[in-house]
Amino acid sequence: MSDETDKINSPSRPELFDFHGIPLTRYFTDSWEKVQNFQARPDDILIVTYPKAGTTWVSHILDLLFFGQTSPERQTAIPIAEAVPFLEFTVSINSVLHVGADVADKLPTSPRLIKTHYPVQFVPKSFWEKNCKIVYLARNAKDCAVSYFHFDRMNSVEPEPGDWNSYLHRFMEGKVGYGSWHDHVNNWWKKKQTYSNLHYMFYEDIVEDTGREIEKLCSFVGLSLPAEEMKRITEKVHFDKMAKNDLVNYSKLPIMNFKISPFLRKGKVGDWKNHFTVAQNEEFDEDYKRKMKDPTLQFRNTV
Ligand code: PPS
Repeated sequence: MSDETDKINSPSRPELFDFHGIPLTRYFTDSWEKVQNFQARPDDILIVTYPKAGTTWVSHILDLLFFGQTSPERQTAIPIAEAVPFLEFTVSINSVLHVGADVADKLPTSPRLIKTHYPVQFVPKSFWEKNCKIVYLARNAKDCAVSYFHFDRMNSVEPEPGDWNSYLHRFMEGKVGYGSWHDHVNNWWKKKQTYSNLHYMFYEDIVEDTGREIEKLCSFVGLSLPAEEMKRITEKVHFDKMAKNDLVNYSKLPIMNFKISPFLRKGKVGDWKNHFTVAQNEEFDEDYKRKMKDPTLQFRNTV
C-alpha cells in the first residue's frame, strides 16, 4: 500500500500506468494479489461494468430485490459502497484504509453482491470456478465518455481529465482508467457466448423501461417478488429518488467534490449531444466503426 494514498485530499492526482495491458491507477492495483486470491462463493453475484455505465443503479436495484423486504433497516443505514463493495478498490481516506476485497470477503449477506470494473481477463478465477452469476451492464460509448469526463473532474482519486477534447481522444484511444471501452464491452459480450451464468444488460434499456429490465434481472437471479414490491423498487431506483438518497448518491464521500459535478449528474441517454462537436462526432463514429465489428452487439442512441 503506497503512503501516497493518505494524501487523498491533497490536490495531487494519481497517474495511470500500464498494468497487465490495462491503464489503471494504484487505487485499483494495490490489492491485486488479494483480489486475485479472493474466494468467491457459489451464490455470490458479481456486478460488472465499464466505469460510468450505471453500476450504482444496478447495485441498488439488486440490493433492494434481495434485501429490501428482509432487511429494511439496511436501506436506512448502510451506504451502497459498503452494501455492494468495489472488489479491486483500495483507498485510504483520513488515514482509514478501505480494501474492497476485505469488505467483500466479510459481507454477512447471502448472496454477497460485489461490484467490479474489471475487463473479463482480470476476474479472479474463483468466480468462474464457482460458476457465480454475473450481471454485466453496458452503456453507449458516447454517454460513458461524457459521464467519465465529469466524474474525473470531481473525483480526487481519478487522474486529471484535462479539457474535453483531449479527454475524448484519450477515451477513444483507451488511455483512461480501465482502458478501452470497446474492448471491455466486446470481450464481455464474447464471454456471454461461453459462460451461461452471465446476464448482459444495457443502460438504455433500463432508462426505457425500468420495470421490464428489473423483471428480467429477477428471472436471471431466481427471484419472484410481489407486484407491489416490484413497483416500489422501480420507484425507489428512479434517478430523482436516488439523487436525493444520501446512502446511494455518494454525497458523503470526501473524495468527490459535488460543487464541480454531482455523482448522479443527469442520468440521461444522449447527453453526449450536448458535449460532442460535429467534428468530434464524425471522428468518434469512424473510430467506432473500426472497433465495433460484431453485428450482434448493438448500442442504441449513438447517432
Ligand atoms: S461508477 O463511478 O463507475 O461506479 O459510476 P456508475 O454508477 O457506473 O455510473 C454513474 C452514471 O449512472 C447514472 N445513474 C443513473 N441514471 C439513471 N437513473 C438512475 N437511477 C441512475 N443512477 C445512476 C449517473 O447519473 C451517472 O451518469 P451521468 O450521465 O453522469 O449522470
